[in-house]
Amino acid sequence: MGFADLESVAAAMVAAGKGILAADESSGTIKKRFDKIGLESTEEARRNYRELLFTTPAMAQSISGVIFYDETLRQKTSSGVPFADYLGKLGVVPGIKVDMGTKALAGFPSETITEGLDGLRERLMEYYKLGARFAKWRAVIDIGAGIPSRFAIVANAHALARYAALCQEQNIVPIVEPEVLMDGGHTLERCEEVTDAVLAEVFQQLDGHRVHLEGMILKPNMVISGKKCPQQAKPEQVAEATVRCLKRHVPGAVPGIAFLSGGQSPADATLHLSLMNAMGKLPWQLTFSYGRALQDAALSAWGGKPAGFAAGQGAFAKWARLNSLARDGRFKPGMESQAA
Ligand code: 5MM
Repeated sequence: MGFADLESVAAAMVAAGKGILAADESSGTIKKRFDKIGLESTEEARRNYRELLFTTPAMAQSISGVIFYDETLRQKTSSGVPFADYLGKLGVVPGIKVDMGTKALAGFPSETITEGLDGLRERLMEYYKLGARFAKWRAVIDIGAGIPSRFAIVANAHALARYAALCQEQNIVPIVEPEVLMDGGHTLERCEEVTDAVLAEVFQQLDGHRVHLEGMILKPNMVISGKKCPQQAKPEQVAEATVRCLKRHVPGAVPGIAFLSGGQSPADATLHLSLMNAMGKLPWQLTFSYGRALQDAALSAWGGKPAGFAAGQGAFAKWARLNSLARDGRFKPGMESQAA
């Protein structure tokens, strides 16, 4: 097996004007999202919601790939077509979250390690048969008093690289997601310092594990002020710091970088991406792999009710389209209130 398939799938995932829908909320996370609209999280409610997203008219014009959770990859549309086949026919690449979540890192209070390497090779083989052509693994780095430790950064980067190498062995494109959380009271400068250290270690580990950079996608956080920081950096500062940090660490061989939204408002996440893409020629495609920033409005408009189905699809289509504009720097503040 060569690298041609990996490279062509990775290129399709970051195609011009498009980005990735992260719909891989685990059962615990989707329950939290449904709690907000007062909806019980049953298997059928989850299937119904994912059908709303995936069957949104014209979604394939802005969405290149969808990240599924295990349960969703095994589910079907109401007319009986497996979701992965349905999307594949539209030219949307199906992907799968393969990490098993974060656990406390023993000996390092308040820090976590992402688990899921045991049996991963076999799970990837099955996911490939079910139609997945890319995978995702999320490592979480928190910023706080005395953290992150160097050890937590190295342990998480090592696991990310082991995962990425296994994916490529099974002809699956790895999305490598080291997320530096924006939950704290830290400044943009502190976020940049930590993101610098994390990306430096991640690419060192990827190199050590012989990961083929042309056949992977990076899914990082943006360099941004912590949510509780009294001095919130301006959108232009976020865009500049993020690109500066990525240029230091991400080799041009990586075809694309697809950001997580991380708790930013949909408008902020879209504007930041647009400003970065307006900065001129960059070595990689810069796109989105948003969960909340693409779905929050859709969830509220739907409200878990059949009568809200079309409104939910409209809200998802709107944010997908606005982010498609951000792919080449054409999203401007306020556009969201004019867009249908
Ligand atoms: C960071 O979360 C990822 C991107 O979503 P946002 O744009 O909302 O930040 C997302 O893919 C996340 O990894 C999945 O929703 C799975 O999360 P859980 O917590 O269910 O493992």
